[in-house]
Amino acid sequence: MNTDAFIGLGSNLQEPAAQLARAVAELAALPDTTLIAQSPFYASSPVGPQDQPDFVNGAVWLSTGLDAHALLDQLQAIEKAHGRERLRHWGPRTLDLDLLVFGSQMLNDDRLTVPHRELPNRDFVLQPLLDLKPDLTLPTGTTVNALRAQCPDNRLRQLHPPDYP
Ligand code: A4P
Ligand code: MG
Repeated sequence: MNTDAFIGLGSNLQEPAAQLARAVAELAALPDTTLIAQSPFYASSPVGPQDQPDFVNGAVWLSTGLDAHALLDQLQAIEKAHGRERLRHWGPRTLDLDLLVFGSQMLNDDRLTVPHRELPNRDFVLQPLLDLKPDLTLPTGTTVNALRAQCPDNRLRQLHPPDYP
């Protein structure tokens, strides 16, 4: 049985929008997985250390036969292929792929917290989720729309081609 999975994408190094565009194609090609939709990309001010470039963020909606941990393995393999180095918590990165929502599952173990723990605090994640599915509701019953209305402002600016391929 397939599960609707929502993945957040972020990058602030080495042509961030191109990193995201490539990652979307790689996510669409995952085994047993279909790309349902991709959000617009947004530029956003960094959350965390301020001595780093602005981010580009977006999200995709997948339908997948993988379980959550197998999907995380795939996300981490894609991050690695993009030269991701884990240097500093919330620091600069070529590609960050976060599992935001996985069907109606609530997970909390040493590898995965789903829905993603920072979801309520990040407009650069909530807005792309709303673009993908305006009525998206978390397993807790909270709507993404309600979270977006009360979340801190990170100066989101929607990008348009030719800002990205
Ligand atoms: N992990 C647990 N739950 C999840 C999940 N739902 N999805 C674990 C993905 N991974 C999850 O992640 C550390 C560990 O989290 C993984 O090994 C996985 O098992 P990481 O990406 O290696 O480490 P990190 O960057 O130190 O921490 P974290 O918490 O993942 O950072 P975030 O939350 O991804 O934040 N500002 C803007 N404007 N835009 C951004 O995209 N991103 C960050 C990074 C900071 N500031 C930003 C942005
Ligand atoms: Mg991450």
